[in-house]
Amino acid sequence: MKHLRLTSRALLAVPLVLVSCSSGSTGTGSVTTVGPAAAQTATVEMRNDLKYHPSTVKARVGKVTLTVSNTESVPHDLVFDDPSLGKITNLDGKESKLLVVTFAQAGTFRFACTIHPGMTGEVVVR
Ligand SMILES: [Cu+2]
Repeated sequence: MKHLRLTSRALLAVPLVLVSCSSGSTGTGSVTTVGPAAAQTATVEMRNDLKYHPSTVKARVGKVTLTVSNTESVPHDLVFDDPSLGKITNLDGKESKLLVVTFAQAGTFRFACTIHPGMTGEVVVR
């Protein structure tokens, strides 16, 4: 019996190691726009964990209407690194705004919240 107990303890330790190895990512996942290239849509939520959900939007060259929705209470904004792509200034809790962005070429276009350092996201255009 003693031997069996030791064995089951050793097996329980394995999943704990796997969990700690997979917790390095800071992103919150990705979504792919829907609709024709000239009228793509996607939704990005802002939450009190100071992250965009999802943090990556996958799009095609064309026009994307982003619904930016602050679903909780902490105010946020969304500003593209490239100012020509646009921004949404102070968005209070429970508010949503539309941001229409034209992506003329493929690339990775980063955006960030100017209120919360480290709150970042990106639109990956292919
Ligand atoms: Cu923020």
